Amino acid sequence: MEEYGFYINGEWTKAKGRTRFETTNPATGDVLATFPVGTKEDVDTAVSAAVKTFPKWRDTPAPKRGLILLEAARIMRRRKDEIGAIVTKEMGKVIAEGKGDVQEGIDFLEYMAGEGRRLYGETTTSELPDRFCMTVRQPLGPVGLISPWNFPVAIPMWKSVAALLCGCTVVFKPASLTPLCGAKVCEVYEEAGLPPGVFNMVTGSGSVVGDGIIGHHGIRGISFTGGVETGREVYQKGAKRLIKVGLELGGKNAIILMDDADLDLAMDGIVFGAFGTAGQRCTATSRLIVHEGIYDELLSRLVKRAEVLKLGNPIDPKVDVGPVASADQEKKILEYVQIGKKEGAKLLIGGEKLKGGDYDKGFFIKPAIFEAKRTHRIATEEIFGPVLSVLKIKDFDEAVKVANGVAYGLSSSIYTNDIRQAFKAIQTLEAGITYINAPTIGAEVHLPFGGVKDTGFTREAGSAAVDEFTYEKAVYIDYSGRLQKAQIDTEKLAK
Ligand code: UN1
Repeated sequence: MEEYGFYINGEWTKAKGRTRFETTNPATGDVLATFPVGTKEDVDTAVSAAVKTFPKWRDTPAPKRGLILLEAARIMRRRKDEIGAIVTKEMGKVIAEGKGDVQEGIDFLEYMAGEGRRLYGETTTSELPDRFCMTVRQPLGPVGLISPWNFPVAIPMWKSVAALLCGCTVVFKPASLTPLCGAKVCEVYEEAGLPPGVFNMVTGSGSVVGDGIIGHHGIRGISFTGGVETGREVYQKGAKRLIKVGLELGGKNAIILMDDADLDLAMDGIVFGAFGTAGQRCTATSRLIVHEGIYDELLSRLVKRAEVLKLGNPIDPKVDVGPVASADQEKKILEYVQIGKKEGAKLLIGGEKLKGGDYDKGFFIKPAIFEAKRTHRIATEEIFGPVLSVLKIKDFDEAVKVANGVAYGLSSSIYTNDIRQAFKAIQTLEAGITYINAPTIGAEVHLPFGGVKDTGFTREAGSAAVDEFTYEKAVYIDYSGRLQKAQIDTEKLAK
């Protein structure tokens, strides 16, 4: 079993004298590696490295930064199967999704590499003669990236690839459930030739390492993905320092299923959206809003589909649903199942911990389907597990009302063959993402990703990723050879 250190200034530090924590496989309980618990001093060392290398990285031509990212894409592609298997072993998603997690990193590397030859500003007119006006993109400076465990390669890549291309240096804290995936990201960047100090990783707790990064005077921006309560704290702490904070928080995403929809198509989408990644995506489908005309048929077909889902070790390609990521996750999800029952929601299938044989080694929960009411906690709060609440509605307007009736607004979906309803849904659903005839998961990297309401306001990925890590500088070039006064000379000229 390997003992990792921190990755600071291009080196794996020994982290001597630090307590260590284990990262384990949620399907088997096997220990995969150990990592040091970072202290305030470790954060200081990492931030100092990022601060020191910042001017040099900022001044490296952006296309050249892009080329390093392109090289990283090539390396990740070469290591896709290996790193994909690590995602599966460390986080528990099925192997096809483990590889997909890495692919999302590759996609974004390739997409952003080209941005090195764009990073567009604007040119515009001046109110004064012989004066040229434009904007240029400047990197924020050293930034802190705090990422979750559910996409342990893809999300660190969304954040870091954009930050690096823009010319920011990075201090990265991976989730404590998935530091090994974080270490693989460091290895890829190192092999790609990223100069020492440009990308640094410190492992440890949110309260020491995470807060240490946010509070450090050398850090000029934060990008955080995680739960809404932690997100609020991150925002407040960043606000105190007046730094830019990017937030991707929870979701309570709904599929609306209208009575004219293609039910076979919808069935595949619902099962994938709700139970793919064992429901542990911010974008997971956790509510299904169904037209009364097809409600009974839908429910009986859906339960049959859930019944045959194969749970087991996610490294086996025949397995449909892996374990949930940790004992804490398991506890929280099982508690929500109890809450649902107590509230009077009707549990149609699943919701129990699987026991016996290999199941005893991991955190396996049988996918659950509830018939719920829109006010139930299971139908309004983020569970982050394989629990689907089904809600009955009478018409399209009610469906949208129910869909919008939660605090979150990340992803949304409608299955319908009525073009009018599809466009009305795009117009009225309060969410950063709307799918038509597809489930709530499966965003592509060249489109903006993010939400509204309690989900936060940041847009990651897509061309919007540049906004997160740069500020615009306005530039005025006066070639008149005399002092010209904006707002004052123009008045004279107007006469
Ligand atoms: C997340 O769950 O935090 O759209 C990210 C999707 C993935 C990304 C999800 N591409 O489901």
